[in-house]
Amino acid sequence: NGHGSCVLWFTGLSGSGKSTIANAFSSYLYEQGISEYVLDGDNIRHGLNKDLGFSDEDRAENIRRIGEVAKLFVDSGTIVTTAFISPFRSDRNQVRSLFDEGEFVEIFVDCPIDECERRDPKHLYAKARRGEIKDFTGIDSPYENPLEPELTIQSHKVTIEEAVKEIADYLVSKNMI
Ligand code: GGZ
Repeated sequence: NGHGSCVLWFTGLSGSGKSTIANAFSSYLYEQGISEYVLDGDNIRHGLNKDLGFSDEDRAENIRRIGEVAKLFVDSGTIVTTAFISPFRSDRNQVRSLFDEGEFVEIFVDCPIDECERRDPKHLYAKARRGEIKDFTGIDSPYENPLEPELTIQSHKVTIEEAVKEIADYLVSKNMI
């Protein structure tokens, strides 16, 4: 199957829908016979990066390593999707700089924090509000919105299917798939 390789770098708050959309899009690629892989907390923070926590420094190192791993996947001809908060602009831009033009596709999963907090599937916002988790993104740790993302998905306004189609249309327009 002739297709390009790139990283689809999802960024957004906890509970914004990054993982859900990343996994849905990766399934879509798989069904097309396209070589794909998802990097997320389950396979990275529990393994390669299990020595890292949520200080600014540890988040920076988390993102740096994920960027390097993503690059290996892109070198191998895969479309890799990553689903990490990646709250700092400088860390995301550092990762961007590892890639050739067009290979790094930043996808801002834009969801108001009120909505993320209302969903709170793992009750982490509630814990952060009670002070049981410190340095929680959006509560007492910053999230820096992307200034020029390739795509913005307003996850509280579109269905998962619509989000998948938006990303597919973008990659088709770039002759990536
Ligand atoms: C933010 C935290 C924290 C703190 C644990 N702040 O909703 P989740 O559970 O499944 O996703 C969150 C995940 C964030 O890890 P990342 O590797 O994506 O973060 S970063 O890119 O900033 O390095 C959340 C859980 O880990 N979690 N503590 N303090 N999210």
